[in-house]
Amino acid sequence: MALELFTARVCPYAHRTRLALLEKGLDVTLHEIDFKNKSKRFLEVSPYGRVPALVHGEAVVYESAIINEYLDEVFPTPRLMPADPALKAFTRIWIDYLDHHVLDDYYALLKEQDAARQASLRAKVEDRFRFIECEGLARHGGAGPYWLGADVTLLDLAYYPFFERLPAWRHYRGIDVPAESTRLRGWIGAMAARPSVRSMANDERYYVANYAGYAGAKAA
Ligand SMILES: N[C@@H](CCC(=O)N[C@@H](CS)C(=O)NCC(=O)O)C(=O)O
Repeated sequence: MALELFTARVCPYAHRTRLALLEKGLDVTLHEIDFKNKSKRFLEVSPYGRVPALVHGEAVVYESAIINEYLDEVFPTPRLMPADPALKAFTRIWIDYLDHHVLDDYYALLKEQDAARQASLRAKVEDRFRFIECEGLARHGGAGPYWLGADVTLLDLAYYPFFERLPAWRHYRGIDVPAESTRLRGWIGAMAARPSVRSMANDERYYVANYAGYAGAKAA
């Protein structure tokens, strides 16, 4: 059965699913969505009008974390979700933490125009990075380099797209991963070196240009 993915190059959530497909070596037909001109078919497939959305035979799946779990169940090689129920819960908790806590502050920082509020949001996001380092990556990562040790999982794929975009935040808001968060820094490097990641990576200039609107700056 053929796979179709409604996607957008700029979207970190679609990026998660592209990475899962690449890690599994699956063929997929990509439909690049123009947010200003959404096709009728896209809106039928994606009731929220958002990417990513996946079509696989009769199955229509949306929401990146749910699509990635679907792909992992239907195409189990290589396994990207740990089999152990406690680690599975840990994986879901930390994806939920990113989606419902970290990203609110992360995007608020980029959108904020007031310098004092930027400074307080920058400190808040840096604290989130430290928390990810100490309570997340260090918990089950052992010798690493990934969240759950030697093998990449859905947790790594869920987080990485937001860290590939970090250079835009650095450019506009001067934020970085704290120097002492060595585990997080090492994880970014290990992810950036993976063939799946490299095959579709965008460079800093791309993100700086594409996030100019969020940052209230004029595109170069
Ligand atoms: N919770 C969703 C978020 C997806 C999302 O926000 N996608 C954005 C692009 S990054 C989108 O499609 N926006 C539609 C629009 O801007 O019209 C997921 O995990 O898939």
